[in-house]
Amino acid sequence: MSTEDHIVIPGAPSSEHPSVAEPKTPQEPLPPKPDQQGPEAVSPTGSPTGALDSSRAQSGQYLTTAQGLRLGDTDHSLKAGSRGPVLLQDHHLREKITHFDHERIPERVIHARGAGAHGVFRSYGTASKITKAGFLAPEVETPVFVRFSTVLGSRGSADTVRDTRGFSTKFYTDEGTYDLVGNNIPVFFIQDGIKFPDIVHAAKPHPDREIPQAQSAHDTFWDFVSLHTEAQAHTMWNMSDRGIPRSYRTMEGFGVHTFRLVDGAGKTTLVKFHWKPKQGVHSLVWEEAQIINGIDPDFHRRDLADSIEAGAYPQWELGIQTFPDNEDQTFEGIDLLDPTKFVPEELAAVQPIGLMTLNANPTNYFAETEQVAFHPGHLVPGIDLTDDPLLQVRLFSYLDTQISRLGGPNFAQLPINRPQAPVNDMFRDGMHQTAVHSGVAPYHPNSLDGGCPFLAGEDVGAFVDVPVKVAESIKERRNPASFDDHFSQARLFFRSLTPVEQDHTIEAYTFELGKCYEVNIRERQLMALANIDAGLCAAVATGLGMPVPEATVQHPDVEPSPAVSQLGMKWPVAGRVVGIIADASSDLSQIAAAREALHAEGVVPLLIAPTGGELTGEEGQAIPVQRTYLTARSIEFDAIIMTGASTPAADAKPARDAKAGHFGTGLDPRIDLLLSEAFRHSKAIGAWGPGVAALESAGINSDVAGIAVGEGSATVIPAIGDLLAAHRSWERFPATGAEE
Ligand code: HDE
Repeated sequence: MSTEDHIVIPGAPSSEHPSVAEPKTPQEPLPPKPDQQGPEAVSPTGSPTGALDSSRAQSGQYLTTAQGLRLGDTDHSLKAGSRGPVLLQDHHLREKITHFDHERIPERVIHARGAGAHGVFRSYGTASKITKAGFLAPEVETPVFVRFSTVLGSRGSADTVRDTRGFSTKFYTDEGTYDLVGNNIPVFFIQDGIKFPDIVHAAKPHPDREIPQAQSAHDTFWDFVSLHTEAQAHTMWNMSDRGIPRSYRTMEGFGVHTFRLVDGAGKTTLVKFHWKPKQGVHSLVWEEAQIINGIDPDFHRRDLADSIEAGAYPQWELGIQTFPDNEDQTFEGIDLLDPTKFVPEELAAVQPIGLMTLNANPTNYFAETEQVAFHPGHLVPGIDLTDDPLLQVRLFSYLDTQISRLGGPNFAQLPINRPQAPVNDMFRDGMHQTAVHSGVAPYHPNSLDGGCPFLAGEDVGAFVDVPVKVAESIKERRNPASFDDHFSQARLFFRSLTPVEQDHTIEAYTFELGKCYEVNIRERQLMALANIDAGLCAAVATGLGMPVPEATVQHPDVEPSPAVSQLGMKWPVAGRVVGIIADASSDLSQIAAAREALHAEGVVPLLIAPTGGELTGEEGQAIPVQRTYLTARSIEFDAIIMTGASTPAADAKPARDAKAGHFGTGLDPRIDLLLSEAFRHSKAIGAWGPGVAALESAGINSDVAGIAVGEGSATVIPAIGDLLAAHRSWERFPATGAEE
């Protein structure tokens, strides 16, 4: 192919500068990165010849119309003279603008903001004693696609708001696609799906001004949860550190409802699903989360994509709690059909059944993360449902919403939604049909297409509904009496937290209710807190400057569940980020050693220097600068190391913005701010060389918890590693918790 093939428009601007000039030789588009390959779509819903394979949607070297006609110009509309009106006959202009006009699809009514990743699930086989599901047999590997999300915010909202997170997994199994559509909190707001539009309307922005975005700190949310006290348990988890995860990688996931596993002989076991992150369960602190929303609203999305791109693949172990499938569907007095209740792990241990590794980023956000369609009714033989009234309503909602969100009933043909098992569904036609179905008899039974498709028996993998006995009953709109207890599990959760976690929870309630204008809503929520825990209620009431109400129900004795606390354990440090602050006074050989030691542990060191480029030492070594004093902010780092004096440049201009306000410590004000935030947020801080004196000038005393000062990287880096393993140095500030 020669450059002569290229049509050059007379008068079109061209750059003389070679590095910014438009390439003139046709080139193949860049291939996807090796870690961005999606699962192969093998569904026979494509044409048998592969001619309609969607991967051929964009190919060739030349710009074309949607019909494949080569184009020589896409920057100028066809006009009657260069200063004249645009002509209607410009078919390329009309096609280009029309397609653009229709680029958006409706965002999800909830869970609109999300981030996805591909991966693989490897089964340990431990569940195969109680389920015939093929993908849970020993050593079976199944491709997966996971989408994490916030619930309340719009598609462009910030990541680190206080909210529940969605955790949806699509398993492309040989027996059909199985979806586990869960959350990062094991209980839900409501017991019956009929209330779902109400809780969502209450939690979404107010309909008059459409504010606040992605927040629960407003009147309508607290109005609802204080009136529907079944929401109190979920709300308590939201107000705890679980509402502001450090990363999608450091969240637990829960199936919430009780499901039913079925073995080859038809025997059933009730189960609850859990995802346990290998990275540990960690959260942000509230002030940090708020700062992130301004500085980097894509914080969680970026963190997930970066870690996968860097090869630090996040992993979760899938586990199950098992319960006998008894007639009343309860376990230790807990109604397993009530989705506002969880079963403490101390009562039923979580048994690991497989490992999920996320190892590839999506190639295209819209095609994959936006168009993926999950559904709790996507089941495989060996996994069945229960009569949880919330789950039952979900079974209707997902397919229904996807028909409007994805523009018709054929969205299962989109590459991300295509099963990897053969599909022969007899569904025909409809909007966006891409399959070219052969045959004349899409009905059953038929004789014209040779009787195809045939019905499967259980022996060849048919899904058979468990013949559960349905209680003889009357038709009524009523909950069972076992659903009436709305407070004991909220109390159990709160009493299981450590004092520092309780303090955070108290602060969160005080903040959120402090944002409510209506006094009667605050009073009603305080009443609910009084019924949950007197100490919690008193602390929140004090913060609000309101009287402490008396409880109207007796507090039950609850056995705490230490497993719900996130503190007290050591976790792997791989994937955590350490900021190394340096300047001309730093010893570069120490920095090089620190970077090497951190890399060896899978930790990401980022060098922060006064300006971009490289830091060069006296012996000519050079280390690339990744963040400058201007672009760095504490929120990006799990730990900070000071290696230089970080005094302001002699020619520093007077500070104008808040970030560069003077704090009188003699340090560059931006570094001063970074240190004080990291200190307040209980992050590990290390120093050596001139960095030690710099820390002191910032008022950070090395006797305080979580400060590692030493001669150099050989002593400081291991100490920082230890501190990182515990996530934060919470002991830095005394915690009181709520009085019993
Ligand atoms: Fe959902 N939920 N939900 N939900 N849900 C949706 O489906 C719904 C519930 C969850 O990443 C919607 O395609 C009802 C519990 C996740 O694409 C919608 C009820 C749990 C996601 C819907 C519930 C969830 C959704 C919106 C009460 C945790 C994001 C867009 C009966 C176990 C999936 C869509 C993704 C999405 C309905 C309750 C988790 C409207 C009616 C409980 C993670 O269909």
